[in-house]
Amino acid sequence: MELDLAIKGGTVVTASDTIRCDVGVRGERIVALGENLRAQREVDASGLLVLPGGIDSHVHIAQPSGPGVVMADDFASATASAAAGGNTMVLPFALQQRGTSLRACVEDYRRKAENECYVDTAFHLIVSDPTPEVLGQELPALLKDGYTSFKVFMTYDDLVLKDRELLDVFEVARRERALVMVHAEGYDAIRYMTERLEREGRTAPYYHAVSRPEIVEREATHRAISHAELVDVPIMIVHVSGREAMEQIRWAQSRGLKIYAETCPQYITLTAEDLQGPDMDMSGAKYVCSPPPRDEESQAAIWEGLRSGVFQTFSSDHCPFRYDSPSGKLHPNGRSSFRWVPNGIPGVETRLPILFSEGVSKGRISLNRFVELTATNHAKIYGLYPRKGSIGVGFDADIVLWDPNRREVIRQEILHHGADYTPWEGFEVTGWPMMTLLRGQIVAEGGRIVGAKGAGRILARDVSAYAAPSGT
Ligand code: DUC
Ligand code: ZN
Ligand code: ZN
Repeated sequence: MELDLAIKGGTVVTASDTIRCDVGVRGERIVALGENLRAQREVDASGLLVLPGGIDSHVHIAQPSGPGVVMADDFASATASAAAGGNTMVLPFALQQRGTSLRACVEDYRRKAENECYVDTAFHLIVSDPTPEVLGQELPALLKDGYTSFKVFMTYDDLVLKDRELLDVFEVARRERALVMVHAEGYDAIRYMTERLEREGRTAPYYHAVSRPEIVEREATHRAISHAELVDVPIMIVHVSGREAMEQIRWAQSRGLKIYAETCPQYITLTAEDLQGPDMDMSGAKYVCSPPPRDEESQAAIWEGLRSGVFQTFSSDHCPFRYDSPSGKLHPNGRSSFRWVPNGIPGVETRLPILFSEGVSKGRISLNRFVELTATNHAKIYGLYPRKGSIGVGFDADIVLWDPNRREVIRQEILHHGADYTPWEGFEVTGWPMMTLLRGQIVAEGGRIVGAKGAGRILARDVSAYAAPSGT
């Protein structure tokens, strides 16, 4: 059989197996796994792991984030950063702004992304205004067009849905087999805490973490689970930060409910203390994200969930703002209160090295679990499997060659994102992506982007088997 590319001498790792073999590619697909494969182009992978390209199913790119606030990445910089970090696919959000049509928002995002991406992309939707038109016509039509998942928020003035609205949205998701992602933090409790802290003059970025403690996340997680059970619809609780919310999820899972969960690098490596900065100053804004990072005990709890299977996906929640900019973390209003500091941190490029280093290199999770958490489950849950997410005959040749022994220090100057800082400055890792291939073509190598802008496609997704109701 004629091959266009053979990746030779590496160790292929999937969610289930670790095998010494070559990988043969013809066109854009993997067509052979075997010994002594020959091809026109051969890549030597000896000493390296051959992993499915990372899929980051939770990133924010060029998303409107409030008056005067601008996200630090466009689709070109975010996807270049993703590729350099060993990813071949990202799933950003198309945000519906209240009073606007969901379809118009999606078209707007597509225009921004078209011919700009270095890796493949597929959009989730964010539903902020579930009008009868949106629920009755727009959502079902968009789902048929391949936008098979959407996110809802239980907090934020511009995004929060009332309980009744959540239930109505869940019902549409159940009927249409969409997967709902839930941002579970309770609006009223956060408002109450924020106003109290502001009255007391506690307005530094650190108080962002105090204003939304774990109890707020636990309450909303439980409420989302209860509503999902009532409607009988599977949901994904995104960006889970610690034990309290995780125990609600574990409880639901143990009762047979289809409650899925995601966590992120910030919840295994950062703590609320990072928001204090050296002197309770504005530099703490670099770490402001929601839910906030907690403490070391919470990190231990998240590892417990990563090991035991409470979590199905590990995503970055890449949500980049520049620090030293009035349109970013140093927005003038942010000095008067943490409530105006843009929420989110960059992380699409550092997600895989952090989980590999802290998880695999330190012996907390297996290589196969790493692959499952960073690629395979993202593809399965979001309707991309068996096209994406593994290494096998028929899959897209989305591959990362990974050096498990390479030591690196994460520094802003080696990253490709549009932000002007990384929350992990100086963080040492063992394990690093050496080459990223998108559908058989090299897109990043040795920290350099060598792929073509626009080579990444915007994909429609299938309905996910994970979105099927349990029938109870
Ligand atoms: N939720 C996210 O998913 N990302 C950034 C901010 C937020 O609240
Ligand atoms: Zn969120
Ligand atoms: Zn997010």
